[in-house]
Amino acid sequence: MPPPPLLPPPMSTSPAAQQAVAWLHTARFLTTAPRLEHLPDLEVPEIAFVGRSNAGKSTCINTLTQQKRLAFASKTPGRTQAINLFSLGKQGITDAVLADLPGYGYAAVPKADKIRWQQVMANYLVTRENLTGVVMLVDPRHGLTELDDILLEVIRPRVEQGLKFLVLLTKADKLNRSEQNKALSIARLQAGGGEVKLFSAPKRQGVEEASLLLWQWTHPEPEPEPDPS
Ligand SMILES: Nc1nc2c(ncn2[C@@H]2O[C@H](COP(=O)(O)OP(=O)(O)O)[C@@H](O)[C@H]2O)c(=O)[nH]1
Ligand SMILES: [Mg+2]
Repeated sequence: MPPPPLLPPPMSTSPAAQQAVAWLHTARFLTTAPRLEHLPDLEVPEIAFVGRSNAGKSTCINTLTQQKRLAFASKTPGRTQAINLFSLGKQGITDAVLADLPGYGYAAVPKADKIRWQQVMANYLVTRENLTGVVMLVDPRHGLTELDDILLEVIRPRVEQGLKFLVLLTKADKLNRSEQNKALSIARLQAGGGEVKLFSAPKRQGVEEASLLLWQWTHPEPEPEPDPS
């Protein structure tokens, strides 16, 4: 008989990451809000996904939640001009929500619509009370664009007050190792010290890291009890 294998299984993942991945899989559609005033007031933490049209936002949400069509991966970018909310939580008990914000920067959208949606987005990012974190999807072949920078400026005061922030460089499978490293360092400079990670939907690269981060943002460890001595 051959000896039993001594190597760990190749996909060994931490229990915490496994729990986070399973948690994201509970995502279900909550509501769609064509305007900000249609958004329900929620007590649970909310994580917003933002990014230029075609950056890979829908694909990322579908990959993180392991659901094929939760976020509609549109063939006509720039057409999803509403905020879609998805609930997360086991046993049907919502403990966080994901917000899929309209993509920006699509050239064929009329200018007035663009400006209106930039305002809606800025408004959302500044005023949404339960907003806990923002995930910005960036295609590393283009890097952070002017609109991404504007959005960073909009949320900067909230980030300084504790809003969590992550840049995911999507489509990492299209870059070789050295291009990935270069894209990471450039984006880290542009994101002003914010967290930046690589992500690939087909390779599931970055899925566990991102899942764990979203879990931690929305389930912070309680503050340790003050030492009575
Ligand atoms: N190779 C590759 N293609 C991707 C990845 N993520 C998205 N795409 C493709 O990029 C295009 C835009 O993706 P989509 O999710 O609709 O972008 P959105 O407009 O930001 O929601 C689609 O053709 C996707 O198949 C990825 O990780 N790797
Ligand atoms: Mg989309």
